[in-house]
Amino acid sequence: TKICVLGLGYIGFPTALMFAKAGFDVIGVDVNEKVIAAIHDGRLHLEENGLDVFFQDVRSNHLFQAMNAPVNADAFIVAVPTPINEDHTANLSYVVSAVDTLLPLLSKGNTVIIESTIPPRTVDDIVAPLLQNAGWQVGEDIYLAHCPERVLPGKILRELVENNRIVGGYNAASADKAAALYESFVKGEIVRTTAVSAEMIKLMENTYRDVNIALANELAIISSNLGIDALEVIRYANKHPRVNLHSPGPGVGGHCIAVDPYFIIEKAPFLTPLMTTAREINNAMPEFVAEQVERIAGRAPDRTIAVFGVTYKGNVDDIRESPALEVISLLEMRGFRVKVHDPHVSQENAPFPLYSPADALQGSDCMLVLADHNEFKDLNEQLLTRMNRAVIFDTKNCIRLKSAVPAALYNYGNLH
Ligand code: SAJ
Repeated sequence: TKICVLGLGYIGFPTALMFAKAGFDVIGVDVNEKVIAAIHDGRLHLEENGLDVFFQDVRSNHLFQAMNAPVNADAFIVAVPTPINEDHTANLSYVVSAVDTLLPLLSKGNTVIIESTIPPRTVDDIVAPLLQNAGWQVGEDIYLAHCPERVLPGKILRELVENNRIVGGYNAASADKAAALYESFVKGEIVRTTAVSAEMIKLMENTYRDVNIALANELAIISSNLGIDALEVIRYANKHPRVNLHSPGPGVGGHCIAVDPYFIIEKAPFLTPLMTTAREINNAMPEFVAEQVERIAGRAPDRTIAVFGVTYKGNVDDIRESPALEVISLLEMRGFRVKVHDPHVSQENAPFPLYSPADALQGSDCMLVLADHNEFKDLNEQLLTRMNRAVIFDTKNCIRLKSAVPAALYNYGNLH
């Protein structure tokens, strides 16, 4: 059986490798020539735990090829991005153009699977009509399903295999066809449902996180006002058997949790006050962080802030939709000089100069931690002596000072 995977990003690439490893003949397709060139050279174009070893294994022992356009196959898996437009609606252009490019290749009995995150009703109202307009009886000639990816960046390879998999069929026959493919490597339960349920399940999972993170961020703000240790409140409230408060931070980043609630809101704008407010609270966190930095570092215009960590979360290389980018621009607007250090980001992917830890801290007035990379947990505390004033604001609660280097450490436990 031949599978063609369209989109070789964080999801499509590992998924394509999984199918190849499971014994399928896999063609991975990407429109970005750099991605294809890297794969041909055996280089990774993205960072993910264990991916390097896995890629080399698949390359040498299994059938996997990368190409810049799709070819005939038995199944097509669309894993292209669904970015968000300025007006907070889903940009489906990549999904639509991916489906358009495979229309001329389809033959009776093929399966088309959308893994990309899409607003509710997209399969029924947009994708199925594309196939029908090309003359196919969807669910009979061509099987169609939405099988949303739900893996956590940083644990993608493990979660692809171990997580439960939602298979949302256009009809029952489509769900069966798609499920049969995933059974080749998924060890979790494979749950068959409708396409529209699958769309909503995926979006609600991320919305659940967003709303809960907003609640934690609101707690952090209240606590800084009322003189409460928010981190202790969370720690002890979570000892209750039915409470799971999330962690406050500098805001919510990434292209999933900060985006997906809008795909629901877009479809029901007057019925989503809670989701909308959660988005607003999380979007306002960079402003809160900048205010606190100003309070902690002082208002003088010549102050330098050493920002540690600009990715959207710890131990990933992805700065897309990272709240750190907004924190930096807010700090610069307030007249601070900002020096950024991030061991996971390469200079070529960064829109600002990157510094070593020593150079970032040299002469700075505050070390601001915005991502909980493992490297920061083992910070060389001697470096703090290079600072103008050894003051740390750790929005991720990951720094524990161990040595006798005198430094003031602020986090959401003691902002008051
Ligand atoms: N964050 C907090 N506080 C928390 C947890 C997270 O501020 O308590 C922040 C993080 O720092 C980050 C953002 O939220 O900026 C999201 O991080 P995350 O680790 O919660 O999630 P993602 O975006 O990396 O991946 C999510 C996952 N969804 C769920 O856990 C429900 C993943 O399983 C999905 O596959 C992925 O979105 C996706 O692609 O949709």
